[in-house]
Amino acid sequence: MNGNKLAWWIVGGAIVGIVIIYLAISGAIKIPSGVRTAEETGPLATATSQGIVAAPGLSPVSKEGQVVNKNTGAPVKLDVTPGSPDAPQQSDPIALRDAPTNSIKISMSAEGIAPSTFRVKRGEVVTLTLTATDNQTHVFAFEDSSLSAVAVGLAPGETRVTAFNAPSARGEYQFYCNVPGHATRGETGTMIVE
Ligand SMILES: [Cu+2]
Repeated sequence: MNGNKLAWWIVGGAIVGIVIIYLAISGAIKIPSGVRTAEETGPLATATSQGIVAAPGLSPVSKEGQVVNKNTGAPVKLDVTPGSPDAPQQSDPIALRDAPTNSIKISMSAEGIAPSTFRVKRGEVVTLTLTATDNQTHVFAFEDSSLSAVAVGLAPGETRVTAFNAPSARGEYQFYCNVPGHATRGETGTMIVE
């Protein structure tokens, strides 16, 4: 009898396990993915940003907080190929809660880029914290070739930081997601340099 009971417990346990796995796969049970949404991180309001920033992997900012430099100490260049030696380096992936407090926090998803507009001052150090808030890959980039080096690729759910000096000329600089099809569905925005 005891052996029979044990067998029933094993069979019953296996059935419960299978049902839980099925529900998880079918989406009936939500397993937290670690992706933090814009709602959880507070309002993504229009903001300006300036100052010394620290995030692992990020190009260093000069002591005075005025210039984004290479590790050698020379200023980065913004009209070069992203990822090339003179380009500003994006940070390693970080937790959104570790984002520099003075950074502009931007969410990228199939819904668009939010905020889609932000303002900066001419020449100031601009720090962007970019998060892919859905389960897709996104690539933040500017249209203007004078900012071609500022590009950040994000795996699903990932947050990375980039810093660069704003252009010295007033104007509107369009940015977009460089993944094919993403800009046409609305992943675009404007940086206003005042
Ligand atoms: Cu995208």
